[in-house]
Amino acid sequence: ATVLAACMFGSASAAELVVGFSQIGSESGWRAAETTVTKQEAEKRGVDLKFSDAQQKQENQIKALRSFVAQGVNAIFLAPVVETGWDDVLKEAKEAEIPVILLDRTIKAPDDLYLTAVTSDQVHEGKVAGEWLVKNAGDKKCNIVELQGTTGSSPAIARKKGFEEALAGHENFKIVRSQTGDFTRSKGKEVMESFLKAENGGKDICALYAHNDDMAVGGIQAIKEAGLKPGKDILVVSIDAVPDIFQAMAAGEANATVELTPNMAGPAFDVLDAYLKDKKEPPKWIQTESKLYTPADDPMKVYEAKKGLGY
Ligand code: GYE
Repeated sequence: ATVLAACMFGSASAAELVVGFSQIGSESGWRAAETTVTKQEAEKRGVDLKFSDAQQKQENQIKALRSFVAQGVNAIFLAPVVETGWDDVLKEAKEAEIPVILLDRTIKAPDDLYLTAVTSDQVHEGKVAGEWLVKNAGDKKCNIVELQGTTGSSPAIARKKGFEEALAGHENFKIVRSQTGDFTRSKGKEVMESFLKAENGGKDICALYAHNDDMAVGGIQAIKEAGLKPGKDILVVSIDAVPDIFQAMAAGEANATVELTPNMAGPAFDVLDAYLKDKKEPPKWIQTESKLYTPADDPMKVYEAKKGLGY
């Protein structure tokens, strides 16, 4: 009833729209930017955003969702840390007639349990990263180490899959080590240090593929401390396009990244408005763009431009 009233009186009463946002945490620069942008978008639209930080724990997200349902919010935004284990709580939201929109990660659940998902094509991102490497590493034997995202998360699963698809049929490329760095800079550095030790001090590694830029930045640090040149001795390719990776590119220490917009909330609020107003069902997937950046793209200029966008 509150929603209808809010809509009938146009944007002035949109302030009555209450949206609960269950955020994963602040593991990466990209994640922090998504939080900032979501809050900005809510404010711009006069939406009352109830923000909850789960500190990487699914159980905290489930608690947050139950509390949003109990409060009777008009809608829920959920950035799901892992793919599975959401059915029960999403059924509760559905019974309460509260639409749920997934942000930036997908889940394995019947798709009538959420209104839509605003995400990138994460298999494609991995593929773009892999294709860049295949094209640019030459014909020599290339041993790759991989820093995976959070275990069980859709981007970790899909970005691995897409990357491997790009390598298929190119026999000189081989992933020799692959481990999670949990999407964080510190864990990325720590795991890269162990990779370097295990691979002849890094001399046997040709490339680092990291599922996000933060882990790549941590990896770059580890490579430097091992006395090698990131970007040259070991090629570095990753995903997100956060400002720091462009600084690394400008310094010749990173080679390619695939852009992920931190503005998932904008499209989410747009379809939510249309849904609450006219019951207009959005498509189940709203795909955001993925663009490859390399040092040829004037990295310091991109760095400056990115700085204002929630980073
Ligand atoms: O790439 C990474 C973050 O869920 C797609 O999560 C997102 C990923 C993003 O922490 O930096």
